[in-house]
Amino acid sequence: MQLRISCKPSIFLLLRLLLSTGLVYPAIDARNILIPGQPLYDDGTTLISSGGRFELGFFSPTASRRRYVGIWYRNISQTPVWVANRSSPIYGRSGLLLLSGEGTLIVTAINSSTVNWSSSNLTRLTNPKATLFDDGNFAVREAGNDDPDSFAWQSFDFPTDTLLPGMKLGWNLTSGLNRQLTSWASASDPSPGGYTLGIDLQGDPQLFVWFRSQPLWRGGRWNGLYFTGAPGMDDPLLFNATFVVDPRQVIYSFSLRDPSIGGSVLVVDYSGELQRLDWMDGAEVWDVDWSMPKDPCDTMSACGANAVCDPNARQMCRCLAAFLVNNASTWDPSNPNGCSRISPLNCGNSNGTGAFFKFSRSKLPDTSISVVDRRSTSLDQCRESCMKNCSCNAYASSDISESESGCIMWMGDITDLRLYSGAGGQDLYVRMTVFNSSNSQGEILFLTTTTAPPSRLRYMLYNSNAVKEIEEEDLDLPLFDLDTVLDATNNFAAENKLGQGGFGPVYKGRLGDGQEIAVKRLSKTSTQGIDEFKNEVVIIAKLQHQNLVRLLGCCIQGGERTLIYEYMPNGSLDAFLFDEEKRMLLDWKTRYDIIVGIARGLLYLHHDSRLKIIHRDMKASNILLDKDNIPKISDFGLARIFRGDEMEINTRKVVGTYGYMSPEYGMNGIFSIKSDVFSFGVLILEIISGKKNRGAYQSDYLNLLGHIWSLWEEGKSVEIVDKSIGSFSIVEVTRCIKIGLLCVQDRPQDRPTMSLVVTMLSSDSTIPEPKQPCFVVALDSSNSLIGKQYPPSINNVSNTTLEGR
Ligand SMILES: *[C@@H]1O[C@H](CO)[C@@H](O)[C@H](O)[C@H]1NC(C)=O
Ligand SMILES: *[C@@H]1O[C@H](CO)[C@@H](O)[C@H](O)[C@H]1NC(C)=O
Ligand SMILES: *[C@@H]1O[C@H](CO)[C@@H](O)[C@H](O)[C@H]1NC(C)=O
Ligand SMILES: *[C@@H]1O[C@H](CO)[C@@H](O)[C@H](O)[C@H]1NC(C)=O
Ligand SMILES: *[C@@H]1O[C@H](CO)[C@@H](O)[C@H](O)[C@H]1NC(C)=O
Ligand SMILES: *[C@@H]1O[C@H](CO)[C@@H](O)[C@H](O)[C@H]1NC(C)=O
Ligand SMILES: *[C@@H]1O[C@H](CO)[C@@H](O)[C@H](O)[C@H]1NC(C)=O
Ligand SMILES: *[C@@H]1O[C@H](CO)[C@@H](O)[C@H](O)[C@H]1NC(C)=O
Ligand SMILES: *[C@@H]1O[C@H](CO)[C@@H](O)[C@H](O)[C@H]1NC(C)=O
Ligand SMILES: *[C@@H]1O[C@H](CO)[C@@H](O)[C@H](O)[C@H]1NC(C)=O
Ligand SMILES: *[C@@H]1O[C@H](CO)[C@@H](O)[C@H](O)[C@H]1NC(C)=O
Ligand SMILES: CC(=O)N[C@H]1CO[C@H](CO)[C@@H](O)[C@@H]1O
Repeated sequence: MQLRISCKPSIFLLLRLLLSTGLVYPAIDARNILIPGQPLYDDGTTLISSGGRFELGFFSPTASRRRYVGIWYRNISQTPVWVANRSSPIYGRSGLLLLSGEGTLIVTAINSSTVNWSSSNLTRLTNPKATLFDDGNFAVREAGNDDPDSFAWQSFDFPTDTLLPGMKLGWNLTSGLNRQLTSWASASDPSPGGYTLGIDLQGDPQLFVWFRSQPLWRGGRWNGLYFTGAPGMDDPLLFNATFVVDPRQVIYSFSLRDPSIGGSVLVVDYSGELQRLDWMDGAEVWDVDWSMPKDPCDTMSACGANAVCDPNARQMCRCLAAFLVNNASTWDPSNPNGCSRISPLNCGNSNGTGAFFKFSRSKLPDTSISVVDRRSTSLDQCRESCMKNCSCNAYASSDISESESGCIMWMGDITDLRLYSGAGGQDLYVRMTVFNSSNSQGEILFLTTTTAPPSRLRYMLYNSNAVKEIEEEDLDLPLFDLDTVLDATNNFAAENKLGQGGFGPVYKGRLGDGQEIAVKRLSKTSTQGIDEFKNEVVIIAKLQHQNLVRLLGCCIQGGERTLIYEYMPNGSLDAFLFDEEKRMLLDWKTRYDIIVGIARGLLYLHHDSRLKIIHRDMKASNILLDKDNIPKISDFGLARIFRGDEMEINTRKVVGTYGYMSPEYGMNGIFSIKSDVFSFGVLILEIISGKKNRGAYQSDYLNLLGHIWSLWEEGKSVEIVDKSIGSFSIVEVTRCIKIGLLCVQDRPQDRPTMSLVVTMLSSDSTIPEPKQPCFVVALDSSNSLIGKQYPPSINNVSNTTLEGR
């Protein structure tokens, strides 16, 4: 940083003076001020606020050499509530904090000419002093001027990740100062992370958490008592929380009502969680009193426009009544396509446009397109105003603190509307279209309201098209004629070859009636008896599950054994996942559904079918996608068909695929359903990251799993998410990563069963913390590898090919 030289002793001169004389000032115990010429050294000395509540000094977030200047509650374990030089630490205990003659605070190192941090280069004080106040504020002012409004600089104006009582979050509209909280990069790194809490001024001001400036969670508008998206954040018994909106400022702040609370803070955690932490006097740890997000509906606009999100409903996302899904062909319960009005509001004709549905306990929708009339208008007047304006889609009272008063109206799409089951939320009135019953569009899929719709609407609303379950017939397995198979595949022509599966090449074919099939030509070397083979195939043909590739029949003739499958036009998952362009087609929703589908298919193989089938070669190339991208496990059950010595539970030859093999299998050849779980875990992580586990990794880590583990430990696991995934739910992604890591635990008994995996995927049941798996390779101080290496090098391991006898 360029420092200004002036007639006053400049910082440079001051530094030089300090350093050349080697001057060390005696530590003054329990002082709360810093004055020029008396720096604070990193020698255990601290400033302590006059009431003894706060302390300022150097600290390290971990046992590292990185030293920061921070402020913490003196009585509670050193959790910094403010950090000065968060992105430029001092290495080793050579730092000092000094106040320049003009009132600039500076963090630098002894004998160093670079400034690691400075407060502001604009102050021009003559006799400055910096004081640590008992509210945790560290402020620079002219000595003798005790007016809090005349601080030249104060730490409260530059928060890090923590809001203390009395601190302001938000805008000074005169100066443009915007105070936001920015998370730490990780639990041990105070430098700015990706998450920010702040106030957005568009429309009616709202609280937001952004992830790299993308809205992640909308705390919503203040309704006089609380932010409608953050019920429970400000317990009125404990806090006096205020939200001030006037032409000079838009700020949120809170103070403590209860003196027995030693401290209370609002923190944006490095993982993106917003937390209210309390600490009772005498206690030794912070208590998480409230946190956000709590459920999938807390994700910004989880259901798209004009839909309502209800985490407790069987169907989480539903169109608002009188709205239809935007694209019925791709509508899916949790698809954020959003919804549009069935017919436009009939505004010219004022009859029949006054129907409103009341949503109780709702998080008011995004107010960036809203209009607020803060005068003490009644709810009835608000309804009138809404009815008069054709673009008004909904209304609510703008202040519910005393009696419902004020009017807020939404002049466009209703977004990020959710319902609460317990406390929280307020009444929202959404405008209906009244439409006549000869309108045959009986396709409103869902109706959500807490009050029954007017009876003449009922017919329309409940006339929904139920999704039909396709009932599959219980087929006997057809035996195909070899000639048919040869015709269909043009004599196994090379140009029809789709790929090489684990047990032989696969060809595309077309039957006489036009049906497309996939034909797997099994290795000829198997000595298994014909009847045995046939019986096995019949059993496998009876395995019917939406997430297994359907076996249509087989052919045993002339030394050929072929299996005939339904043809999957989209090919295998790896062709999407690891392809620069096709990966774009897999958004988070699709990937999540693929993960769930694979889990269900595997669960069926392991537990639900009549046979207990271990797949043994779960990998992306064995997952096929149908035209709707529904995943189908292929090659299942073939392990049984190829029964033989090498197929016993304890195998001599290891078959499988590098990167997907569990340690006990790769090293000892021991196989169980938990080995499939391991491979499934690898698959989850590959699906999320779009990277192959056994790809070349340019970092210190041997493989993807190791890389993910290290990010997970730092709380940065979402960084692995494939960049082509678009927007995604952090909660879901984090849950999936956690499940993935659990599945790849070293010991089979530490891995969940597939039924547990399916449960964990579909609910927010608590998921155990994964332990560090052994494949993680770390570098020691001399940069050599330490830790176990995985996968082990085994000779003669064929990566996917089964060796028939
Ligand atoms: C800090 O803790 C001590 C001992 O528990 C207590 O006497 C003191 O009042 C506390 N100080 C503050 C500021 O809470
Ligand atoms: C901070 O100070 C240290 C001296 O400990 C120096 O090595 C480092 O480069 C400085 N960082 C910045 C960003 O100035
Ligand atoms: C700073 O420099 C002086 C003079 O070169 C030297 O005596 C002193 O040990 C140095 N201090 C540190 C902490 O490096
Ligand atoms: C003060 O700091 C700002 C931003 O860091 C910089 O652009 C400006 O040049 C500095 N002014 C002086 C006088 O050093
Ligand atoms: C906004 O900032 C200006 C300049 O620092 C200050 O004079 C004013 O008092 C501030 N306004 C509020 C409402 O804090
Ligand atoms: C709540 O805080 C506001 C602003 O700090 C203050 O004006 C008000 O008097 C406080 N109310 C109570 C009951 O403490
Ligand atoms: C609906 O979705 C399908 C598949 O994504 C797409 O082909 C079609 O164009 C969409 N239709 C509309 C009206 O958006
Ligand atoms: C509204 O309804 C009333 C009574 O049903 C009818 O007399 C009036 O003509 C209607 N107005 C319009 C604009 O349709
Ligand atoms: C409806 O409200 C919008 C937004 O406030 C306003 O621009 C428009 O003039 C209003 N229209 C009528 C007819 O009042
Ligand atoms: C009712 O809907 C039908 C079909 O959309 C339309 O032809 C008819 O004019 C509508 N009737 C009224 C009274 O709006
Ligand atoms: C797997 O084996 C095949 C044939 O032996 C070889 O072409 C391919 O490169 C191998 N793949 C990997 C990932 O080792
Ligand atoms: C919060 C703060 O002021 N951080 C500063 C720490 O030091 C680096 C390097 O001087 C600055 O770039 C940061 O702005």
